[in-house]
Amino acid sequence: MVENRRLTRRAMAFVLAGGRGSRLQELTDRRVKPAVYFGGKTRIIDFALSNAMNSGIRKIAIATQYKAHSLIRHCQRGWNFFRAERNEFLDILPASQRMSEDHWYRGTADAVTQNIDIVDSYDVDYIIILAGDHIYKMDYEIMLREHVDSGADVTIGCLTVPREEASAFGVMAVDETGRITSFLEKPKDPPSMPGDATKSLASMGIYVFSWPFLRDLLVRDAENPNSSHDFGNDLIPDIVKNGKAMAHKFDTSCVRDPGAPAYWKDVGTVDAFWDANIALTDFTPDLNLWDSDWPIWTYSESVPPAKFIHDEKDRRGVAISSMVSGGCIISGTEIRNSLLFTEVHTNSYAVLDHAVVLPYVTVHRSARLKNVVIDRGVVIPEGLIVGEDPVEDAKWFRVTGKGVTLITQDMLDRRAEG
Ligand code: ADQ
Ligand code: ADP
Repeated sequence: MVENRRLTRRAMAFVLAGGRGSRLQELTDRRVKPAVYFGGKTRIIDFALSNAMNSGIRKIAIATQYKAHSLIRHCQRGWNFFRAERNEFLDILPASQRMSEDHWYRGTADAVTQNIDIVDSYDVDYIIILAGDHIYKMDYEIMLREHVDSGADVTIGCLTVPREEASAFGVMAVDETGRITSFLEKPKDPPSMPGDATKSLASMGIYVFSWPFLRDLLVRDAENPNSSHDFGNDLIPDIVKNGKAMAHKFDTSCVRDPGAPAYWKDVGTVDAFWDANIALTDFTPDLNLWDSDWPIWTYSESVPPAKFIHDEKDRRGVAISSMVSGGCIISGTEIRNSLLFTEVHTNSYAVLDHAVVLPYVTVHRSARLKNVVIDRGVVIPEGLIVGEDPVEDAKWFRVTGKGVTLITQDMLDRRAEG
């Protein structure tokens, strides 16, 4: 264990947070997917950053480009406790500021290549490449130990997914030692796992390398005119063919929470986002946010506790099977199976049912909202009814195939203008 701890001290996490995540629709109009809110207090990127922290990693870099302002602001406010004098840091690396002034990060590998000199200055032996846009708890220390023990060129985090969903991933085959024998990036016809035609082994987009090895690879890749400078498209297939790539299977042994299921979710669509947030209100949610051994760190505003008001006219402010964050004022509103972020204010006779409500939303009187995601800062007008007539809802709002309605202020403004 002591040895493990030393390994993470010699490693850094490089978090890729540049991709928009366009399937989240208007939720990523103004902020990149890793900056999207999740779970009542946190943002999506807090999960990867907390995993790094909880794994003992104290050197973190985040590559950003698309709509990075809200992400950068969040990291500056919430992740500013690293101690430079102990060589701990969290560095934000926006595109176009380094080697070449004239282009964005051309791909995920290029995001590292453009910062080679910075990574050199960190003086680390290992680099763990992470995506900033998944919800999961994972101990990277275990993966790093496996990587060092196996002598692999790269170790890739992987998980089992239903075969019909596997086209969205890098899909691999492994031999009995865990060595990856083939890797196909987002194949149209994904191969299944031996012995189970319904499942495929998918890459989580998490890679462990020794820094000198990756550095050489990146320098060569930068000069390759046929490369798209992407880990999944270019670098990983090349190592699988010409080197030694090992799979690190994500399962319950990767989580330090005895008895908890191994939880990993890509909340990349409005449906998946709604579903994963609402699932937190279940009796025993699969994602345990109450685990004090694996805290999810974030920026928290100083706000008073949630307040529930039952007034003299017998209007009851209640929340049933719900999570309600600090600063909320629930005045005469009935809330069921919902998740409310910071400073949501709701008024009399309103009903929220299976609602995911982002911070600073106001719900005026008598609104009835069911199966909704409400964007930050939205003001719901008096008497608005959503979730009862999908045809009417679709005139103004974004209604998903599963019947979840996303409401933003722009949509409400258009509706008000008629
Ligand atoms: P994708 O899901 O397609 O595949 P990708 O678009 O490459 O993921 O994004 C990975 C991460 O990098 C995201 O966090 C994204 O924000 C960020 N990113 C994307 N482009 C970037 C850029 N130019 N600069 C900086 N950051 C950028 C990958 C792998 C698959 C694997 C899945 C798992 O290629 O093999 O199965 O992740 O989700
Ligand atoms: P967050 O994503 O942190 O919740 P906001 O939703 O307030 O923050 O803003 C996200 C990003 O959009 C920020 O960069 C903010 O400056 C910008 N922004 C907020 N409101 C507007 C607006 N009305 N027009 C253009 N940009 C906006």
